[in-house]
Amino acid sequence: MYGFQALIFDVDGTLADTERDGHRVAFNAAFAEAGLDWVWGVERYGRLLAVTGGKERIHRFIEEEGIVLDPALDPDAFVAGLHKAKTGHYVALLETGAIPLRCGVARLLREAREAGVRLAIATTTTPENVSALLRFSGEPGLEDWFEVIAAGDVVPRKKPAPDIFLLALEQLGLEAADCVALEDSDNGVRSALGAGLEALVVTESTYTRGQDFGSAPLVLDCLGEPDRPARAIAGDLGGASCLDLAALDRLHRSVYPPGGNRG
Ligand code: XBP
Ligand code: MG
Repeated sequence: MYGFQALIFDVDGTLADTERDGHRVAFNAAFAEAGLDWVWGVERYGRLLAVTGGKERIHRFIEEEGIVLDPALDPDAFVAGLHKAKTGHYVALLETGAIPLRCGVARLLREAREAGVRLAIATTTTPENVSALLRFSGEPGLEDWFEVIAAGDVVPRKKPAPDIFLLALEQLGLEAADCVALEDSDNGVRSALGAGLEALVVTESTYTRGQDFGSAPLVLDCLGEPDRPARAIAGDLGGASCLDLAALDRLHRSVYPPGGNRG
């Protein structure tokens, strides 16, 4: 019925706006717990987000600040320990229901599930974070709706490299042209496009508003709800008030015209 068979979702910023009030807060809690006086403010964290992956982000901060660690410590093990504590704080925060799914996400996922469209995730974040976000989303059984969850350190290179989207495609057993990807960041867009996922929707999030999303054919402020219309920043929704499967199908057909070469 639709020109695509699966939707591949990014997590942070796409399913939920997790960075400022979720990950950032959890990093700071882990630093304080370890007796460090490191505090990542809202703006500083925004700059650090150029580095994908929490461990990589801590390493970058240490480098930028010229912090000299105790020579008796193995820097990778030290950062891994801090990051493990951060994951604990982040999951505990999600358990309180502090970070809801973004507007329109549950609606679109429900529609896809009912229509038999397959669901997958391709994210940089730690698998435990994905699981907790989905479990405490308020949508019972949501985690099980996703056939593929490609997350974290399972690939050699994080976004903007295409590796995690390529892994999701491999696990789905589909070609890029059979899928639509949903992202929120410039790094995520580069990763998806690098994997050949040209039918791509961007929903800008707190830290990604105004970024350069390259050739992404549709950029929205959110997925929207019937009573809370989505606003198109690039491309158009063809008169629809929110992004549903019909709108995704129009987008997909505009990228891969039926009968055309699907790359
Ligand atoms: C966004 C990220 C993640 C999170 C933190 O990933 O870069 O690293 O900021 O997660 P995406 P971890 O948008 O691909 O979901 O601390 O678990 O790495
Ligand atoms: Mg993201």
